[in-house]
Amino acid sequence: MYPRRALQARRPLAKIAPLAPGSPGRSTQRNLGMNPVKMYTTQVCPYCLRAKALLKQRGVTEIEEIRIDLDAAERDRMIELTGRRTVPQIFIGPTHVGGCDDLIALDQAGGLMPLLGTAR
Ligand SMILES: N[C@@H](CCC(=O)N[C@@H](CS)C(=O)NCC(=O)O)C(=O)O
Repeated sequence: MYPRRALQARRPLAKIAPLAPGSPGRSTQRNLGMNPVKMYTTQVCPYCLRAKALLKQRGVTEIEEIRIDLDAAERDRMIELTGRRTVPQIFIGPTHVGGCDDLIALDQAGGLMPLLGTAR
């Protein structure tokens, strides 16, 4: 049985819109020509899984993952860099995108592929 607070905190995750066939996110190349993606995560983290699934769907095959549950110093570094305490925290190149919700919003606004660097 979940505590009431845990149930209230739950909300449905946004659906990921499919890309049109032939669009850059369908590329099978290994992050070729893309900005590097770095993600602060923990082992148990549905939002991290969702973010990884979206990035994968957009053609990202390599993510530098930093497990803050395994490294307290990296957790401190994440908070220092982002001002946030939740995971995931996602960086594309030098840009801090934010969490999973921010990534989905960026994608829906058409900003993810240009930031990844495949929509030139
Ligand atoms: N809105 C955030 C939610 C992230 C979130 O709640 N992550 C959980 C793990 S799945 C977390 O970091 N919980 C620890 C806390 O809230 O301090 C996002 O989309 O990334």
